[in-house]
Amino acid sequence: AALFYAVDWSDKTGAPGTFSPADAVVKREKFEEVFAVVRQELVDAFASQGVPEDARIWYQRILDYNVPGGKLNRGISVVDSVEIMQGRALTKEEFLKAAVLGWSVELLQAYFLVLDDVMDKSTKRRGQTCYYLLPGVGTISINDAGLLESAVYQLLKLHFRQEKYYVDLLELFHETTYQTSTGQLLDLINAPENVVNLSSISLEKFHLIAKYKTAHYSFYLPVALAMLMSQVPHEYTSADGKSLNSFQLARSILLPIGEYFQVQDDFLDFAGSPEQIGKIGTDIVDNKCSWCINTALAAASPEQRAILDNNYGRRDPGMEENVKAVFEAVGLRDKYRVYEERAYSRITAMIEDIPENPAFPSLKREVFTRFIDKIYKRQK
Ligand code: DMA
Ligand code: MG
Ligand code: MG
Ligand code: MG
Repeated sequence: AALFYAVDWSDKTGAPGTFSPADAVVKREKFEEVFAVVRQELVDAFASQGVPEDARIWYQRILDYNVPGGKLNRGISVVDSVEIMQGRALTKEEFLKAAVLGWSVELLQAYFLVLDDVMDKSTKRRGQTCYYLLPGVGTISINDAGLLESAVYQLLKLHFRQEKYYVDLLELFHETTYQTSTGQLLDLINAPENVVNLSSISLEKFHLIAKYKTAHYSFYLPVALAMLMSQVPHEYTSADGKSLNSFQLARSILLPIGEYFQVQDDFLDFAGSPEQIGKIGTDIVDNKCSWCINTALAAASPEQRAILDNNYGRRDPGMEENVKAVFEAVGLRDKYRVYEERAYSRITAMIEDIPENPAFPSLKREVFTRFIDKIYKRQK
């Protein structure tokens, strides 16, 4: 971590509770500076196994190509959440620890995304060619994804081995990985190749898939990590004396936010331009049980239904266009706008219902409003 301490940012630390856009930019820069630190630690740990130069160079490329180029929402959320829970700007040591947890989430995400692009046969990710499509990579990407997952535990060991919540961190990452892989299984077996049966698609399935493949790792994980680092007690007493489980309370808000996020992801898969979202949608040709197909089916006339039946889930650009034309004709864009407004007010109401207690200042509503405000009406 010497590299981290060499950075002088004493003049950049924002006051707690005041996050102007400029502060957000500074925080992102600080967070990105920590990547240089964890990257060096990971490369050193890898090299210390006694592997030759070519393997070290390959490993560096795995990290550099797949970890730092995203929106970093999940990673920065750990830092934001710790800061809100502490109610003040973080010390350098605290920032480093929170940012290491944030980068661990980004590493776990990189592991999932490398594999996800293979399984979804995607071509673009974050504005660049999908990793598995790079010359000479191919199926090696499967093992490389495993190395990204291992990197999470290298970092945790290096930075948290001595903490009494170390085992809790390990369990949380293991549990979240289990849930996300379960979600990917549900996503994939509900989208068989060459067997299109739109009658088997349902919103219940969509919600289950979204909760498992996205909500746990994208929303619950960053906040739960911040709670563990801040040592928020599991028992939480509301101002009117009710006993609650703080982690369950957090989950009860964050999983619905995650489902809303996946609706946005599905809508952008159809409606977002590649420049905007950095990827090229595959849900239609992949026969996915997406929010879009569910919503279109509910509104389709018998003629439109026939078009969907005959064109969905086919690896053919013309047929994909036919499906998109039905999506437009049933007014999917308007239905999405309505969904988004409702989801936003439903979740906002849930947040307002959180029983805050001045005696337990750590679970502030702001932890959750920060998330919903970050993703509301997102375009990428
Ligand atoms: C992504 O679902 C889920 C995980 C666990 C990566 P997705 O395939 O819809 O994601 P994307 O649209 O980013 O490929
Ligand atoms: Mg995908
Ligand atoms: Mg996928
Ligand atoms: Mg998607």
